[in-house]
Amino acid sequence: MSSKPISIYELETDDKRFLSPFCWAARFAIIHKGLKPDVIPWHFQEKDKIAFSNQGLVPVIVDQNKDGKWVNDSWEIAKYLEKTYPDQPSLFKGTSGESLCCFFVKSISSGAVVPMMQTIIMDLYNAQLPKDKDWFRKTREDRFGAPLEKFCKGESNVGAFREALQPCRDVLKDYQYLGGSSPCYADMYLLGIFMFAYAVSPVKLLAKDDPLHSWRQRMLKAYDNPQTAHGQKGYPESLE
Ligand SMILES: N[C@@H](CCC(=O)N[C@@H](CS)C(=O)NCC(=O)O)C(=O)O
Repeated sequence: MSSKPISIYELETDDKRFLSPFCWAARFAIIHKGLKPDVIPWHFQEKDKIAFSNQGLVPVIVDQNKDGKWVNDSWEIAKYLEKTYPDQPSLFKGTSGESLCCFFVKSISSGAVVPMMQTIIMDLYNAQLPKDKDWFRKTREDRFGAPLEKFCKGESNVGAFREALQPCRDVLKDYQYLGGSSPCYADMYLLGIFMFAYAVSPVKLLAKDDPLHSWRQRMLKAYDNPQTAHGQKGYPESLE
């Protein structure tokens, strides 16, 4: 398939640290479809740069193969790519796969992201650009209803995060990927969460003997070791 790259606005804090799990999921979906992501680094509060999308959050993609059509929101992006590029490898593997991926995204967002934030949010705060720190603190403290220092339990909370991923671990006893014998969007979404943590935190979120650890290695390989291939800077020891 000959095609132009897909532009994707992604949250970056400083040079080459891409911090949004949603942006990572969207980037993997583009790669999965055999398209090339053209990553445009975006910083918190640069609302003017994505004003064309009539909202203020990333990811936003612009598809030059389709007259510059833009789409925002990682889930909408996945659906757009699936519909627009049906002959390329599927993200959902059918309509029931689509609704199950939607369920997965929602379950992980509510069940695993909070314990993860409670583990690494101080690292995330420290990684913010100086001009964004106050704003980051205020918006997150409003969201989580507590001062960051109180909300964050640090590395001692890693067990709660691991526990929240038990259903994924159970699936991997019988299947190579959450998508079965090959990855589906659920795999990409979960990998996105690890990519963003890797960018800011040295905490080892997975033990080496965890089936999710070998799944993560397989995924990184399948997506061409994105932490190096895409120049992501981070804490390699957190992936060990
Ligand atoms: N549900 C949206 C969430 C997007 C989102 O919250 N993006 C964050 C980055 S992780 C953002 O753009 N934040 C900018 C802000 O809060 O002003 C999606 O899945 O795309």
